[in-house]
Formats: sequence, C-alpha cells, structure tokens
Amino acid sequence: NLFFSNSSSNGSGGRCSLCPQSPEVSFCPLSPEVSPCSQSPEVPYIVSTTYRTAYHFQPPRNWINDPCGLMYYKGIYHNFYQYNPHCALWCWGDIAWGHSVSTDLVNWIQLEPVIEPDNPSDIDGCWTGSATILSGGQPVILYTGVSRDNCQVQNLLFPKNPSDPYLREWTKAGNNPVIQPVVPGLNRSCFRDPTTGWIGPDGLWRIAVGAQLYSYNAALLYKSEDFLSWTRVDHPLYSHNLSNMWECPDFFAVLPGNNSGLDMSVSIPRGAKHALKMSVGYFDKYLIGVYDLKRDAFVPDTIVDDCRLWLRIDYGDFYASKSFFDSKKGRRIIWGWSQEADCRSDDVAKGWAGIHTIPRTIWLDSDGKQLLQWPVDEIESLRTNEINHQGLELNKGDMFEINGVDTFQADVEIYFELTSINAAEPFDPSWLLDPEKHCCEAGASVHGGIGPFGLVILASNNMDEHTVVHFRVYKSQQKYMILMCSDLRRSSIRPSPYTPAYGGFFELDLAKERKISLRTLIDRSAVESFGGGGRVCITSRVYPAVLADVGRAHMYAFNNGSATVRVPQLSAWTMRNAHVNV
Ligand code: DQQ
Repeated sequence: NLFFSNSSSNGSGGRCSLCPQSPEVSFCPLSPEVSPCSQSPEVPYIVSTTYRTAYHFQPPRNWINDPCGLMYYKGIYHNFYQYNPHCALWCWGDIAWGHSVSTDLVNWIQLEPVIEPDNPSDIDGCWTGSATILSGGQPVILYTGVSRDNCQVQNLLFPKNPSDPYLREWTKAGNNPVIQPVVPGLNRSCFRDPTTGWIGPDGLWRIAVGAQLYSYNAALLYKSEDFLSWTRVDHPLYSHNLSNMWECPDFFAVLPGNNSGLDMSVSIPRGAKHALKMSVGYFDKYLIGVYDLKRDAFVPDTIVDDCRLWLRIDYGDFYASKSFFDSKKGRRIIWGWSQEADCRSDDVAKGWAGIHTIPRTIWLDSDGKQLLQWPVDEIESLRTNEINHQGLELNKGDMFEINGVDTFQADVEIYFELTSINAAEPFDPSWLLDPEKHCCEAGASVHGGIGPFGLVILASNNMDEHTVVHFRVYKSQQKYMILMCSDLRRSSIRPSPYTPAYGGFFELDLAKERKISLRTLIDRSAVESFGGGGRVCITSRVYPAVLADVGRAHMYAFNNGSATVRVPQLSAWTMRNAHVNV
C-alpha cells in the first residue's frame, strides 16, 4: 500500500499554511516583480509545455484573468476576458479585453481584442465588466476603465455592426465615462466591475457595481432608462462591513429545484429567489435571498455576519466568476478564472498564464439554500475510451487502480455508497470557519470512521507525487456533514508551486440517500471536482513532475476509513483535445 505508507503520520505533509506567493494579482504593483523560482538540488527547474491544458479555455499565449461579458448572440457564444496582449503577466496599464467565439462552449476561435486602453477614461486599463442584451436585441457592454491615479469609472461600448454575429468590432461611447465615482465616502480606486443589467419593477434598467464606501463593502445600485445615462439609487443593492472589497458582483434569479435558467431582463416568476455573488479575498462567495421589489434591495434569507461562513461557488483556485443566461438552451451558465499556482518566472518562460474553468450550469437546490453546479453537457463530446466498473468494495486501506484512460486528460464519475452510517465521527462547527485547515489536519492518510475515501490522481510510481480528492462523513445533531478536500500538498515534488489543501462542507440527508458522487475533470495542470452532485466544487492547479518528465501517472479509487464503502458505479473517459483558440 504505497499511498498510505508514504504519507506523513499526521497527514499534513509539512506544507499547510497559505504559501507566501499566494496570488494577489489584482493589486500587483505598477511593474510586477518577476519572482525567481526557488530551486531544489534534486528537482530540475521545469518549464514544460505539458502543463498547458487541452480542453480548458485559454488564449494561445499571454495573460488572462476574469471572464467578462459572456453572452449568446445570433447563434454564437462570446467570451470576452481580461487579457494582456503583450506578455504573460498582469501589468498595470496593459489590460485589454480579449474576445473568442464558439458554437458549442467547447471549441473556441480567437478574434482580435475588442478594446485596449487608449483614452482618458481607460488609459490605465480596461477592466472587468458585463454584457447586456437590450430589449430590442442589441448587445451593449459596460466595463470599468481605470483613468489616471487609479480613478475607476464605468464606460459603455456598442458593437459597430450588430448584424455581425461575431461582433468583431466595438466602439467606445462618446460620452464615456457614463458613471463617475462621485458618491460620498466612496474610495474611487475601489469602484468597479458592473454587472449585467436587469429590469426593475418600474421598467428601468438596473446594474450593480462593486465598491468600498466608508468602512463597508457594497454592490452599489444604479438605474437608467436608456442604458446611457445612469443615476445612483440612494441605497446599495446590498452591503456588508468587515470584509474585503467585493469585486465582480453577479446578481441573478434562480428557481428552487429547477435547473432552467432565468433571464434577468424579463420579468422574474413568483417563487424565484436571487443569488448575489461577490469575489472577495481569494474566493467567490454568495448569498441566497430575495430581491425585495418595494425596497429595490437584495435581502438575504439568513444574515450571517462572519463572511468566512458564506457559501462559495468554488472552494479552490477560482475567482472573478460571471454567469449569463443562455437563451439557446434556457440555462444559466457560470465560469471563473483559475490562475496559475506556479511562480511568475515560469509563467513568463512558458508564455501564458491563466485559464477559465469549464462552463458550468448553475441552479438552486430544492431546499432553496445552496447553488448546484455541473459541467455543461457539451463537454461530454470530448469523451472517448470509456471504461466502467460496477460493484467494487473498498475496505479500509484499499486502493483500486483505474486503468485504460489517459490519466492526464480524463473525466471520472464515481459513486461511493456507505454501507453503514454509524461510524460517522462528530462534527465540530468551528471547522466551517477554515475548511482548508481541517483538510490539512484530516488528510487522506488519517484514518477516520467514514472516510477518507475518494480518488488519488496524477500519482507517480512511488507516490512521491499525488493529488487526492476525498470525502469524510461527520454526524452533526440531526444531519450529516460531508467534508470534501482537494489536497495538493504532494501534487508536485517541485518546491515552487502553491500546494494547499482546499476544502468545503455540504449537508446530505444520509438517512435517505446513501450515495455520494464525485466527478473529476483532469486536464493536465487543471483539476476540477464536483462533489455531492455539484454541492461543493473545487478547482485546483497542479504541476507534477510526472507529467513533464515521465508522461505517465496512476489513478486510484481508495478508502481509508474503518467503514467499508461500495462503488456501485465508476465510469471514466479519456478527454480529447478541444480546439481552443489554436
Ligand atoms: N480583475 C480586474 C478588476 C477586478 C479584478 C482587473 C478581479 O476589474 O476587480 O483585471 O480579478
């Protein structure tokens, strides 16, 4: 049993705290420093083309970050994104809007950037924004422009030729900026990332803009009749004190238990709830509540002061997500930016940095409390070489090797069935404050009552390198809490990558349902996992030397808990390369 004998006794692997190079790119200094990779005598410095993803979204070269202005227009999906046309770093003053188009959300064609910093209202950067399709079908874009002295304003863009389904050329409005940072108490360097517009009860357009105001953070509310001239509503859509600035707010309607999406520019049916998402600290968090039409404000169902307890869209390397209503298939789709977790000098050497996650359908669970996400069906068109196993039984310490697929490019779906729930250990609610810490303490080598069980992926022959995605089941008063971890602490023998143990909790009614599902999409340096039918999602970036040097890795299903778990169904596929901006 190589896996467990090689792990340290406390399961921490020695690298648990957030590493000092944990990324903070949105506020990088005027000329970003290129940090040298720390060298290790045993492990050669590697800049490998093998880390480039095969089916995730990324441009051919250079830097990308936030998805902006996603939309479906005249039969074409558009992805606009934060892009540095000059190099693989986020550099002050360089950020433009890249643009790619697709008919299936899988294969993409890169077009010319639609905007670059070239006038006083965006001379230091064309930052994040959103697209809205107006009532007559005309698309428009609002984006944050950074003018001199880091003054952030909101600018408008129109397509030059709306009959071009590719929307290749855009014009900046003559009256930009259309919104200035002129609110009492507003920090004008923290006023950005306008949402997609929606129509309020009075028939006027609304947008929200992320802002820091006095000592609190807010999604400021603006309204307009024509999308050209905007007035601030005298209260925010929602605000909160004691957290970092809310970047990239997103506001959308969802129906409990119904995975059809809702279009925010038409009237929203009764019974709908609303989700307010904000990118804050290193994570995308959200609140579920109602949009109170009388007060024109978002009211969360539960007020939780400590924002460490707010639910997250993804518990891993995932930030600045944006959703849109896909009118082609009647669903809401979200995706986010996953940044490199290696040092910047490697990014410069390989010539690219940043990917977008697989687009995910997003909807509200039937209990109305949490969002669920699942990779869009289209991604299944890349599946090939299917393998299946049924009726496996995993006792404590068992590892079952999954052969027959390309372990660097795979889609794996596995169900774990609990044979008994009596062995569940008690849940400590304080773990919710820091699930990463708990994943470090309760790593895969630490035996438990029910779990850990899950997948070991990207493993070298001697287990020097491996990444583990696993679950543990805890009993909490009337309910069961499931911990899901994506533990990267041994994902690479190289010292430079950032290798935390990410984690999140979800509730499951195990008295009714004894199965816990895990779907993991492996794409070279990207690993996206969906636990409990999409209740907890974790995106991770990994740089194993096995990928660069050996070109072969192992994958296992395992159990290291005292209770036996069954695997009624395990399916895996090799994933073909998509045509992504080639
Ligand atoms: N990235 C953009 C900002 C946004 C941040 C700048 C979030 O508009 O707040 O590239 O990653």
